[in-house]
Amino acid sequence: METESKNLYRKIIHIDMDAFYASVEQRDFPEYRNKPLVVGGSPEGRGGVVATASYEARKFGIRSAMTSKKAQQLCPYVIFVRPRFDAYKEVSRKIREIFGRYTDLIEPLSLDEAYLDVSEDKLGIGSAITIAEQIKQAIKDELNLTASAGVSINKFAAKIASDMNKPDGLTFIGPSKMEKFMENLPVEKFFGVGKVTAEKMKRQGLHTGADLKKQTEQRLVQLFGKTGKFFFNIVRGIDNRQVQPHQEIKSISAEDTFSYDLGRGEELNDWLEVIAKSAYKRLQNYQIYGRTLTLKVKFEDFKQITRSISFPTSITDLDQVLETAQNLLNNIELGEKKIRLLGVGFSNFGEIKIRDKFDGYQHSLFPNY
Ligand code: DCP
Ligand code: MG
Repeated sequence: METESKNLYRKIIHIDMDAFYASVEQRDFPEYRNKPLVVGGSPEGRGGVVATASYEARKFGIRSAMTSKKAQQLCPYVIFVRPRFDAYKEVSRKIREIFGRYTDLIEPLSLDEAYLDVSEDKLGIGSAITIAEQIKQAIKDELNLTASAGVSINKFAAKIASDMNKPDGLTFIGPSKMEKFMENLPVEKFFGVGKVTAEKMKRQGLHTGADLKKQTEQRLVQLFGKTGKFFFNIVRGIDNRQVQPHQEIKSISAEDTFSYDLGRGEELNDWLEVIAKSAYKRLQNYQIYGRTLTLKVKFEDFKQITRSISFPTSITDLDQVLETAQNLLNNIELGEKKIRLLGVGFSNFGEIKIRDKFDGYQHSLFPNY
C-alpha cells in the first residue's frame, strides 16, 4: 500500500561546500577569481600546510594538507592567502539557516558539511532531490557560493554521493542502485579505511565492496574488529546511523547528590573540590572556556539556589575555579540547613561549540551495533 511504502526509506541529504575557504576568498576578493589560490600556509618562513586550494590550483595537483613548499613547486605563481575563519563561520551559520528551512534534523560535520534528514520536511516538499536542488539554489542566490549535494537513503551513501560530481553537483543513489553501487566501490572509500587498513584489505585480496561482500560477518570482524561489522552491513547498503542534530553548548557542569545530607563543617568542601574538578575536566575535554562560574546548591528540603560570578575574561585556571566555587559556597547563609546536592557549572563561552552525543567531542564514524 502506498502509505506503507512512503516511509520505507529515509531521505538523507549530505551537503558539502565546494573548495570552501578558497571559494569564500574568491567571492570576497574579485582579484582572486579564476586564479590558482591556496588558503593557509605560506611559502616563506616555516611553511605550513595548505588548508584548501581553489579548483584552478587543483589543476596543478595542489591538495589540502600538502606543504606550501610543495604547492609552490607545483604552481610557482599560486597565490597564498591567510584564512579568515570569521568569514567562514559566518557562511557556515547561513547555510545552516538555509538547511533549517527544510528540517530541524541537521547534523553538521564541520563548517562546510552537514547531514540532513528530510524524511519529513517542514515544507511538505516530499522529494529529497527537489530539496537538495532548492538548497543549492539558495546557497547560490543568497551566498554566491556553490555546494554539492548527495541524496540517498542513508548517511554513508549520501556522503559518498556528494563527492561524486563536485563542484556544484547533485547525485542521487536510490535504493535500487544501492547494492550495485557499494559492490563497485573501492575499499578506500569505506569509512575508517585509512592507508593501513586498505593495505591490509588488499593483502587479503579485498579490493572492492564486492570482495568484502563475499566475506562472512565473522571473518570481517576477525580481520577488522568492530569495524568489520560496519563493513558487513554497509556493503549491503545498510547504514542505520541516525542524523543527530547537535546542540550548541551553552553550559558545562558537573553535580553530585550526596548519599546523606551534609552540613557545614562536614566533608562539604571536599565534595565541592571533587565536583569542581570534574566540571573543569569537562571544560578541558571540550576545549572551551567561559567567563561565568555558577554554583548550584540543593538543600535537604529540595529547595535549590544558584549563585554565579562572571569575570572579564574566561576562567581557564583550576585554582581560580576552586577558589571561586569555594567563595560562592562560603557566602551562602546555611545556618542549620543541610545540603543534598552541589553542582559547579561554566557558561558565557566566547565561541560556538557543538555538543556531541559523547562527552568527549569526537565524531562517531561507526554505528554501535
Ligand atoms: N580544511 C583544512 N584542512 C584540511 C582539509 C580541509 O583546513 N586538511 C578546511 C578547508 C576546506 C574546508 O576545511 O575549505 C572544507 O573541507 P573539504 O574537505 O570539504 O574541502 P573543500 O570544501 O575545500 O573542497 P571540496 O570541494 O573538495 O569539498
Ligand atoms: Mg567542501
